[in-house]
Amino acid sequence: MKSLLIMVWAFGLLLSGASVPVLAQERTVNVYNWSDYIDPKVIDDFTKETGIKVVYDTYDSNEVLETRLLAGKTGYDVVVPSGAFLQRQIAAGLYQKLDKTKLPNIKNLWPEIMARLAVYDPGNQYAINYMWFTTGLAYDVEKAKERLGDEPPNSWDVVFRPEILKKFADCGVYVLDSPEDLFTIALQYLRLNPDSRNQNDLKRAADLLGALRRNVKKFHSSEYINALANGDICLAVGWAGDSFQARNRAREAQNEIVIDYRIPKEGTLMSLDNLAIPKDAPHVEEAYAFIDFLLRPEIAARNTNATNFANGVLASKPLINKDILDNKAIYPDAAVMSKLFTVKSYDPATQKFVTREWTRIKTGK
Ligand code: N2P
Repeated sequence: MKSLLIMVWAFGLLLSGASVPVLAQERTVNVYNWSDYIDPKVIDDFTKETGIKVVYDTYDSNEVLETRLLAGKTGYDVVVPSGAFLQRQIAAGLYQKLDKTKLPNIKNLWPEIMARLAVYDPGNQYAINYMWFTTGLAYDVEKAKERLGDEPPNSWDVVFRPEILKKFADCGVYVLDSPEDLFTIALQYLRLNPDSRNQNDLKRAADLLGALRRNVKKFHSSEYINALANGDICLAVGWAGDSFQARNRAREAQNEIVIDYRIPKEGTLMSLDNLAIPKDAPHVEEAYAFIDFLLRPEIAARNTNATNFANGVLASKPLINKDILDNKAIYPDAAVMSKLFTVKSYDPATQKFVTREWTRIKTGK
């Protein structure tokens, strides 16, 4: 018996010895995604199932992602640009065409959402939708009521009429540091084409946005989640899922702060964030494995349930929490949908103008 045990032990050693070269080639995928945009357990479960280690970095602005991609050799295997940025990054040759045979779960995708994405990526050749959402108004329900009465902040007037925004200045206002969101929304508020490239139109939008600064505490694209949840601010121009994450964090903290989010009645920007593989990705096979994992209905549902963002996997809908699925600010119905608009990417001259004006809007210089 003893010698049998020794034999088993020796065989085990042999096996572990044999596995050393396998360990040396540990598989990795480098993911660069937006902050607060995944159920962290999903990452662990992917590694448990596939043995692929995930190195996960985050950002909160398309400009940051784009700057890194343009510098080259990021080492990232999966990144998540928004539609208009994706469009020009494809044109700049920054991504590789997807081999759909390596993504069997694309059968679960939402045809209508993929059709919207095709505006930026004709034929859906380079990207797969991850999440989609609106930009709107997140607010502290009680503080809004003290300032506006029974009418909740459901109009862009709250932001663009200085006498209304001023009422919120004392309890704190944050605005997304995202020029493409704010310019688009300002243009539409002015009843101009939200996708306008006309410099006079853009100048009018810039002037409207320039009036925000004196009542805005900070232009930032991720800190508003905690700032709302802990009562540091009472109003934010924010993204839908993040705003409901703020609501949930306040609930968890049981601090009696109630947060809500509205799509303004004038309509708003609908954005799509999409999974893509950079041209120079070092771990392409692992990138496909990671993307395909995210497209499983149960995984997509877990990510939506954790982040409150609507995902691009139609087959995930039956697995999504009812309160999220029934929330028209997350999954808009046809009537709300008809008020949402999308925009295309800026040409270089427009981009230059918008970037310069955005700095002036934020800093006054
Ligand atoms: C995630 C924000 C993603 C929406 N927190 C903006 N692309």
